[in-house]
Amino acid sequence: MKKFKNPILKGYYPDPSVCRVGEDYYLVNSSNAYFPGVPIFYSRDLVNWKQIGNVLNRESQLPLANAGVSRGIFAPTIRYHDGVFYMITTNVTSGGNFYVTTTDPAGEWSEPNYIINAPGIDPSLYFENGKCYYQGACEKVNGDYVGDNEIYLQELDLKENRLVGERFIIWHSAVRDAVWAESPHIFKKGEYYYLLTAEGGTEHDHAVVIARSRTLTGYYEGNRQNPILTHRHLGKDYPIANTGHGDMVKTHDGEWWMVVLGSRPYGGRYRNLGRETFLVPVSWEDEWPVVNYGIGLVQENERMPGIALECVNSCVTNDRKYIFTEMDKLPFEMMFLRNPVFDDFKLNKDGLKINLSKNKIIEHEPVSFLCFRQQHKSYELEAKFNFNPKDENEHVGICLFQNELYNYQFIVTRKENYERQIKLIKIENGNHTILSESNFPNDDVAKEVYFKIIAEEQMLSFYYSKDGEIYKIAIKNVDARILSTDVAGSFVGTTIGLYATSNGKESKNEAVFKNLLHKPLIVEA
Ligand code: 6LW
Repeated sequence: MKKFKNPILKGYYPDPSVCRVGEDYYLVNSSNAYFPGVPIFYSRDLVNWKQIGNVLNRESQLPLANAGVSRGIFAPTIRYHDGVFYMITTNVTSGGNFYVTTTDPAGEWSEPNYIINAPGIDPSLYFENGKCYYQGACEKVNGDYVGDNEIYLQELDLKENRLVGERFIIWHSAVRDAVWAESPHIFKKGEYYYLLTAEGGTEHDHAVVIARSRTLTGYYEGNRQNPILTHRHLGKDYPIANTGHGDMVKTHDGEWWMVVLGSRPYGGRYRNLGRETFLVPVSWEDEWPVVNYGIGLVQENERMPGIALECVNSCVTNDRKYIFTEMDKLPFEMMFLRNPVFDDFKLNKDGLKINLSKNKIIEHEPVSFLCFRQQHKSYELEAKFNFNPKDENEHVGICLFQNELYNYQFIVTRKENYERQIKLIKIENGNHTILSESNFPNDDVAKEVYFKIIAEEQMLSFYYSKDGEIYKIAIKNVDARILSTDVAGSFVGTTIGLYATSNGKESKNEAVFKNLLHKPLIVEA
């Protein structure tokens, strides 16, 4: 039997939501303080996904000033009704719950419609009889413990952008005293309204549970087989962890599938890749969903959907070849941290020119940082760039970034007797340590610098070269575990990016990146 490989979206693609329009499938993820936000993917078979844009690609839709990397955009929901696509989410940094609409999901989306009286996070929408119903998750007023959440339902007036009528508290949790009931999604099947939610928190205890009711406003009866999906009982060394936060879709050939987040720890219990998107089959028994009948788990190698096309997972990005001298616009998967100063980034025939920002990546300010998500446990990265540092404050190079307190900065700077010096700086819990310093030959500062980083699971090695042929070792076997959410905390995953800073001093200097090449290494088991 042909199989596909999970995750269907590798790397930091958390909180997936999916919808179907005819034979077309659309999927969105949360994106926290990265800009543009809410990546949107298109598929014809739930397995092969292609990014067709980012829903929030204007600052007016996505204000992220002063946001720490894990703030900003939390879980989104995508729904289609009456010719219009809706994406609803929460900007926990600015404005709260809002939705945007479009008739072309690959095109521009509307300005944000903030919902003024919707508490909590994880909004979802359900349409019926010409009305729109909002579902949300919020902490109970006077709850008994931290994470004592409730799920509520209320009509959403799409003209006034406010919740109207009675607010129904429709769910607490399946397991008694469970924390963080969230990620509600209502759908109708047969004579029942089904309420799919997550609980246990988005870490190891994460789970998917379901309830049903004959009326939209409840009473919602919990499924006695809850949780319908969790990996929390498998032990902390199981290779797919913290499965939860799911959304379900019925395919155009009648099968049911669930997209759900999960993580792949490696090198021990370390999740550098963050929370990724997985796909798992769902069948029905006694009018209750059964996830992966007889197996009950998310699997790395999973049977194909009946609608799957032959080229399985071909759209899962592996190699990345950014030849900036040949590009006229940045690819959808590249992201800035918070709202960027767009004038500091210019693509032309010379390459990608980046002005040095005086702001540092350890702060919550606009920074000169342009990245993509780490998607593989082991990879090789090469970068070629021009940079002639004026003083030791000016740093340009590659940053491996989990959050502001945990990252590696492999950079070129200036040292008194040398035009250029290469440093590897570790930021661990906000503390700076210079792990290596290499004097770069003086001969011609106009010449490019070549960087190479090799990640073999939790071991990073850093190299540099004058010609891209002969590389010198800057440092080998550096511990990557500080880039895991287990060490660093946070809701995101490691990103790999170009970084240019003058560390607090004004600078008129710039760097020009010629290319950035990335490929997964087969070290991955
Ligand atoms: C999201 C919540 C969660 O809103 O993490 O996975 C939050 N669970 O449902 C942020 O990603």
